[in-house]
Amino acid sequence: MKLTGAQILWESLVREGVTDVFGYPGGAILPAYDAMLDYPIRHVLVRHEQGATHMADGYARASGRVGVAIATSGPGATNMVTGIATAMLDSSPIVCITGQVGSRLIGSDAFQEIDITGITLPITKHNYLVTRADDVARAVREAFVIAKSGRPGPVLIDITKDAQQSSCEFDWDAAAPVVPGWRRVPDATAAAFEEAAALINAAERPVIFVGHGVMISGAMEPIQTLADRAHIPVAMTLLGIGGFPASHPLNIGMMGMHGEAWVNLAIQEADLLIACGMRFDDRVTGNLRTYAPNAKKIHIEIDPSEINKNVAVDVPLVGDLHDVLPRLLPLVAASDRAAWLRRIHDLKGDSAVRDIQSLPDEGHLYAAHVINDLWRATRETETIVVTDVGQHQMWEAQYYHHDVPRSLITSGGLGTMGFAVPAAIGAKRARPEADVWAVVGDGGFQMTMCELATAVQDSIDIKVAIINNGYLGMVRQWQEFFYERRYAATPLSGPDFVKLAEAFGIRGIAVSTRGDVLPAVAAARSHAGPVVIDFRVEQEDTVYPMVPAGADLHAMIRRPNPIVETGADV
Ligand SMILES: Cc1cc2nc3c(=O)[nH]c(=O)nc-3n(C[C@H](O)[C@H](O)[C@H](O)COP(=O)(O)OP(=O)(O)OC[C@H]3O[C@@H](n4cnc5c(N)ncnc54)[C@H](O)[C@@H]3O)c2cc1C
Ligand SMILES: Cc1ncc(C[n+]2csc(CCOP(=O)(O)OP(=O)(O)O)c2C)c(N)n1
Ligand SMILES: [Mg+2]
Repeated sequence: MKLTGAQILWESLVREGVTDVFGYPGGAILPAYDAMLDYPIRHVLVRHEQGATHMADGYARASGRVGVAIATSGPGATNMVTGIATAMLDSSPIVCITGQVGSRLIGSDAFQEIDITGITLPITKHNYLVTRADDVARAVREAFVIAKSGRPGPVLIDITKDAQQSSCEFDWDAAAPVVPGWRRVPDATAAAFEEAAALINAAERPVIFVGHGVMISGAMEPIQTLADRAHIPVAMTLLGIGGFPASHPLNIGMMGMHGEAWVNLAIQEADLLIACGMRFDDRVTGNLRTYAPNAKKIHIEIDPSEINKNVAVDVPLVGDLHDVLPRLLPLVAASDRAAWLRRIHDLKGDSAVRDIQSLPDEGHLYAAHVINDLWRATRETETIVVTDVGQHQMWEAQYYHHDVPRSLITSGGLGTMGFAVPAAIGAKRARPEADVWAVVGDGGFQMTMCELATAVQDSIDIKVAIINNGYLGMVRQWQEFFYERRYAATPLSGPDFVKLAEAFGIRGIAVSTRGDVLPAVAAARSHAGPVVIDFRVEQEDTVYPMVPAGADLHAMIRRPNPIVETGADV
């Protein structure tokens, strides 16, 4: 069968199971767009190519499937860079397709020519420059293998205009992927499993770490079996939230810079860390020299380059958690670890950061209240929360209690402002049956709010909760603590968000008192179509606790009195 390169592109994507793509056209990708109309593809027209990449990313994180974004050459391609880097840092499988100038023009500074494979080399797992129609199918097939295998990540395929236009024989089988560098990573030795089990069985104060890899691998069940059998408390990274139910009695909460104080203190007292699918980010460890000084470390991780990268470990178990845990479990003895669990309970009593019910109401609206009420209102239904980056992101992690995997989607590693609204659109496309909420700061919202028009044009029903504090709040907080409250370039104005929503043709609601939070959430949920709620919260509220960058994990800045501190907020 003779097809053009453009037709082969869509034929291959459809065979890979792709139904939705997010993109924006232009000259160098026009042949592909023209061919698209003949294939069963739902195309979402974005307003900025960064949005397309975040949508593909949100789609991937919500579903576990590969997300696809498409753009033209030059500025279309460079607009994708931030989204590709975001996916890279958080191990999210996306495939980005870009048009390129004709192959004979490459290197001539042709109109909208840019070396996008060069630019994205360090922020993709792999990328391709395809200059012949014959190479399109193989590139697509390999890109999908690479994006989702092992440690997932982004792959870019740059296709010249002539490769899209010329024809060749289409042979799917002959284009079988050849990925010589890739193999299933070797399983750890039997001796390593024995060693790990011996450490677990001997430990008096162990903590299990649940990271993003737990959800990527789908290893929630064996993790729970491990925790239940050996009564080991479980702490999560930001991206691990949802990997172990928040309501499980052994779940002690998030670790790290804005983690729970008792979790960080427990880590410093622990005699064993069992780290599962997490990479000891600096937001997690604080000062490495004083990190978990008494603890042996077991690291279960699919990417060998993560072993001993930041934290020296005693027993690495390299492999997919899904394969490793079932081999480890039979060697782990039952234990009640009552003394250690009591100790953590005491730490919680002494050192809990907050009782949001005790925050003085006095007409103030606190972001913590908003998030906690949002959780109360949505906890019984299948809900995905997609956050942006900043204070509201941390409050979400602290006050919205996630019981199921893939119910929190957030940019952790790159910390990309502007992520939430487009990623929420992608998540809704992937899981239309779920309610999808974007929780976003007034700063990040203004970075990609143009995508509200995308949601309207393609009838994508997302709800947007703007946590509007009139500041680039997280940066203001750093200025408050470390720059003597000199608020350089952090006070932030914005448009009237209700009127803005209405201008986009969607419903807008403003909320400035606690009593109005639940009714507004209920109104948004019962409204068919996108809604924006402008939550006008306290302007100079602060996220506690905070481990200053590079400080010891136990050296947290705590909430000053007079607010009563207990852990009860449910
Ligand atoms: C403002 C801000 C504040 C932050 N504060 C905190 C904080 O207080 N606490 C916190 O935890 N984070 C915080 N973060 C996020 C932090 O920067 C990191 O993104 C996060 O800690 C990374 O979590 P992770 O290691 O679980 O996930 P990832 O970075 O996604 O790493 C996942 C790991 O799992 C491995 N993996 C993937 N698949 C598998 C598999 N099948 N089997 C085994 N392993 C697998 C990968 O190779 C990788 O090493 C903050 C971010 C921002 C923007
Ligand atoms: C693209 C980008 N630029 C700058 C930053 C640095 N930064 C991190 S948090 C933050 C403030 C975010 O403000 P806002 O969106 O209003 O959220 P808030 O912290 O107030 O909840 C900034 C500027 C970033 N993370 N991403
Ligand atoms: Mg703000």
